[in-house]
Formats: sequence, structure tokens, C-alpha cells
Amino acid sequence: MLIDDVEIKINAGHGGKGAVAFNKNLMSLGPAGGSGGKGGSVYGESVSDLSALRQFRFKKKISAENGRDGHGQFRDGHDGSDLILELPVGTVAHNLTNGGEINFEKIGERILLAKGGIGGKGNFQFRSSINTTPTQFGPGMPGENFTFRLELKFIADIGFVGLPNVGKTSLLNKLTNAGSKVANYPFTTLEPNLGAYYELILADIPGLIEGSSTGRGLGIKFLRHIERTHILFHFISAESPDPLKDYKTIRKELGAWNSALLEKPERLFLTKSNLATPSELKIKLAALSAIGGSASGGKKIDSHVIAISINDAKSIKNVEKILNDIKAEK
Ligand SMILES: Nc1nc2c(ncn2[C@@H]2O[C@H](COP(=O)(O)OP(=O)(O)OP(=O)(O)O)[C@@H](O)[C@H]2O)c(=O)[nH]1
Ligand SMILES: [Mg+2]
Repeated sequence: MLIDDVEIKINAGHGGKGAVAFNKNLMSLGPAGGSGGKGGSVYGESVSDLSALRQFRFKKKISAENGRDGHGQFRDGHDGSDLILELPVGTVAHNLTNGGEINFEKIGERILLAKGGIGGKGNFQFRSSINTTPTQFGPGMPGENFTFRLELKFIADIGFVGLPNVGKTSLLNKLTNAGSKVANYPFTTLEPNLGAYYELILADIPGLIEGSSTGRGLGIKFLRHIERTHILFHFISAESPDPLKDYKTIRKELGAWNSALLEKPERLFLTKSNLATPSELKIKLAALSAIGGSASGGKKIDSHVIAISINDAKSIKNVEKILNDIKAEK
């Protein structure tokens, strides 16, 4: 099960306490208390493993080490170790405590989530000409404590949407080496898949149905994974008695999640074209062409519709041509 939305508590380490101590060497009486160490900070680091949020399935509280207290003889306490959390690239860390938002977008990028507290000064640091035997010390500062919601939103160029069983995953497999499961029944895809077509990342999500937005089927929560795509590929099966109705059903569910999805440029594909007769195809393509232009919101790409079949190499070439054009524009 892909974990793509979790809430965790993050505590950075407390700074160590400063020491109050005096030099035992008879020749040089004086303050000798060392300072406390810094508390460990907590960082996030983007990794390519999209299932990395699984580590938080049961572990909801993350604490970095506290700084150690200072000692006599000028010995400062050790700093607490920093903690580095591996987060899948595409994670949005919503800081529920202060309303902040951090995006993890580049693999290897490390960003501070919660800063450790500074250590308290030992009494040696308080010495002065008028305070030669200071008994003051710093207590050390608390580390930052935050509640974060970690939400994974795939970073992909193109999002695949459509009813179940229309051939979304089949096409992903044809175009990329995703090797995802395909079968002749609805809801084969239970979790989003990514595939790479050269430098374009394609995101295939589970099929939507009428009422997904109210929780039917697998619901619409996976739409978060296409929120940040630039273009949608919308698949409608040529087997459908009413392709236009299918199209509208999906658009309604997209809009219910986030109306911004309706503004994205989209391309329409009438799939499984080998299962319809040429005259059927013609009628169905015409029905979809009618809505094509207006639905795209007049964005860069025309959303005219083409018929494809994974069994028809020429039609796959046409899809690749579209992808190559998108790639060239990127
Ligand atoms: N005849 C024919 N069958 C196809 C074509 N494309 C896909 N299929 C078949 O249609 C069935 C469904 O394909 P999937 O790729 O799993 O469909 P999906 O849209 O990803 O389905 P969900 O994951 O359930 O949303 C499988 O049995 C495929 O082999 C096609 O072009 N022609
Ligand atoms: Mg699928």
C-alpha cells in the first residue's frame, strides 16, 4: 500500500544545560563550567523511493537527540546528532503548527524541518571583572516542535485519467518500461504508477467512476498525484456506448477534487480502437471532437481526439509523436 499522506510530530533536540564549576587547580581559582551542546535538528531529504513515507506508518513521533550538558574543567557538552528523514521526491511538508509549507522537489535536496535548541552557556562564559565567581548558567533552549502533514504528490509531466479498464496502464507499459499490472477488469490499478518516456514522467492513476468524489470505487484521493502535471491524457474506450458521457463523468470527478484540473491542457484518446468498427469509430470520434477544443481551456495544446490501440503500432507511433512534441516544448 502506497503511503502518500501522513501526519507526524517532529521534535528537534533540546540544547544542553551549561555547567557551573570552578577550577580545582589552587593556582587559578575561577569559573570552569563548560557550555551545553546544541540539540539535534531534523531535516528532510528527497529520495527517489516513492514508498519512503511507509516509515511513518506506525512511527508518528520523531525526535532528534538532545544536546549533552556542559561539564567542569571547560568541557562543553556534545551536540545532539541531526536526524535526516528520507522523503519521496514530490513530498509537500505542511507545517500544521505554523502554516508553513516545504516542497521536496529535487532528489538529494536536504531541507530543515525543525531546528535544535542552542546549548546554554557554562559559568565560564559569564565571567567578567566584576563577576569573577559567576554562578549563572544557561539552561539550553528547547528545540522546535512541529506537527507536519507529509503529502506525496507525484512530480510528473503528464497525468493519465479515465474510467477503469480503458487501457491507461496498458499504454503506460507500451510507452515506458513501467511494467505495471494490466487486466481485463475494473480497478486493476490500485495505486498510482509512474513511467518515464525519455525525460517525460507519465503518471497513471487508478480508474475513476461516477461518484468517485463521494467515495465510490477507490475514490478521488489519487488525483493529488496528477495535480502538478502539466497536461492530462484522458482515455475513453471505443467499446463504450456513449463516449461523451464517459468524458463528462470524468471531468465532473476531476472538478470535484480541484477545479484547477479542469484548466489543464488535455489530449483525448479513444482507446481499444481495434474493438470498434470503422463506422462506429467515426461516430465516436466525431462526438468527442465536438467537445475537444472548449474543454482544453484554449491552452497550448489542442485537445483533439485520436483513436489508439495498443495492438496498432501506427497509433502508438502517433502517441509518441505527441509526446515528442511535448518533450520538445518542455
Ligand atoms: N483489444 C484491446 N484491448 C486493450 C487495449 N488496451 C488495453 N486493453 C485491455 O484492456 C484491459 C484493461 O487494460 P488496463 O490497461 O488494465 O486498463 P486501465 O485503464 O489501466 O484499468 P484500471 O487500472 O482498472 O483503471 C486489459 O485486459 C488490456 O489488455 C487495446 O488497445 N485493445
Ligand atoms: Mg490501470
